[in-house]
Amino acid sequence: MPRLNASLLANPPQSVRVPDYDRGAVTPGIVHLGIGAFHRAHMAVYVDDLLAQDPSWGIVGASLRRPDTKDALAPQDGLYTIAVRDAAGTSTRIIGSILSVMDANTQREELLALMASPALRIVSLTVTEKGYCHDPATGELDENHPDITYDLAHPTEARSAPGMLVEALARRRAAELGAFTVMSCDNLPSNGHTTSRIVTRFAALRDPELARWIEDNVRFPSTMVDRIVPATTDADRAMIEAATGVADAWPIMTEPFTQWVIEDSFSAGRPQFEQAGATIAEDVEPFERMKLRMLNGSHSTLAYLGFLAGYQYVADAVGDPAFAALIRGLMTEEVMPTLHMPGVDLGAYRDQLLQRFSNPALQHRTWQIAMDGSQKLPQRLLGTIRDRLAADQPFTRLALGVAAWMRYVTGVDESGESIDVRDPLAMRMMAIAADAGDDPEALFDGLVALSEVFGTDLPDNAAFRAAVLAHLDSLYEIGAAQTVAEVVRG
Ligand code: CS2
Repeated sequence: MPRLNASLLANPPQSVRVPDYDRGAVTPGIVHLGIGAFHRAHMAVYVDDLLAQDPSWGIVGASLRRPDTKDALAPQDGLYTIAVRDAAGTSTRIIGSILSVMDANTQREELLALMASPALRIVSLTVTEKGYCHDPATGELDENHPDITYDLAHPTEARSAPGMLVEALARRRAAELGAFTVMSCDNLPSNGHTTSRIVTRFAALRDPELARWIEDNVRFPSTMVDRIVPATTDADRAMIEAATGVADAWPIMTEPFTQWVIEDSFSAGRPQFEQAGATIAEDVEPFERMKLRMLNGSHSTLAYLGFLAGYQYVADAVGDPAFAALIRGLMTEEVMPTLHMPGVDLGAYRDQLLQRFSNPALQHRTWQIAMDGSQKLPQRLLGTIRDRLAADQPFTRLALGVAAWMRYVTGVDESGESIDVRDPLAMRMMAIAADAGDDPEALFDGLVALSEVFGTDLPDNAAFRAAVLAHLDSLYEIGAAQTVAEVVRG
């Protein structure tokens, strides 16, 4: 079986769509930090659609943690296949917009030099919530984060995203090159402002003059990004090989739906993203809030409850009528009233989400979505709960999502088997759970005291406590499936 690479594009397999531009003419204009599956199914596809028009926006990807993407894509000249899947079938396409991938750990200097070169105009990021080294509850830089203290002590060897951005910007300032745009494509609230605050604070700790230069010169557009991208499995690799006749070490599986809303605020120009289907908007925050609360809030709730109830995939969980009713009720009764979206049909948006979640071809694991909950809960569930509390309105389904997270992070499932909890706070949370034993109230008290998740207001809120604790008791007594059934019965 031939391996995917540039020479294959001259004679591509019949069934696959290939780049419609001369890859040899493409030059890098974008560095993308955090070159995971999401970026490769999302921004890299929009850019691929635009390179025929303007080949100066090629992407160089970088991994900050692991070299596995580079290892997979380097022998393929950066090429990879995306497979768009739903009940109707699969369509495949080879994406060429990623020119190469760097491993930041071993190629730090090369990467910083590229970021500080004249042709480079955008640095985009999908480093996940925890990659911002911030306090998720406040959105401020966590100045005690080990990567941040390291990067402040060794600025030219930065390993965190904020540290690398600031070092590259410092070099551009010194070389009088002008700034690049910093574009977060992560699921954070006000991701542009949050990134700007974190980067500027980090710079101020290095050099107040540099921080001022960044404030004056660097644009941080907010974006709302959306496409469901499950982790690739070996079965997916085999499926791609069978479908295309070409071996791809890391193809990407995704759904037909894709959405990108971008604030038009760039330091040094941008590709015509709108011509590839993106929406350019003046105010992106309402879209972000809608997506984080409706899609991601539902996703996390489904992930914790679904995992506990024994559902491996999101589609299986929403295939259970009680779970589907819970999520529909959560969106309709508890999330939608907190959103103000003139001109957007929220009911239609909700119905489309339920349909996307039930895509039988996607195999999106509840365990995958359950990861990093301590970083996700604030913007997915807790902000909505705060709005409901302020309006004196009920939030029982949202509270069930929080209770399910608390039950999940104990690291032990309903049959006593251990759960592989992946979270930056996993050790602390499991210690809290061990101290609590099988006392739900002690578990609640221990977890709610994590101020980076719950802030300083929710721990003292009696209504929050009562709502979450009632569900947590129920999860221990009758389990997730029964609890969902009871909540849905009302
Ligand atoms: C998911 C998201 O893993 C998760 O936490 O909720 O990755 C989700 O699939 C995307 O945000 C969809 O755009």
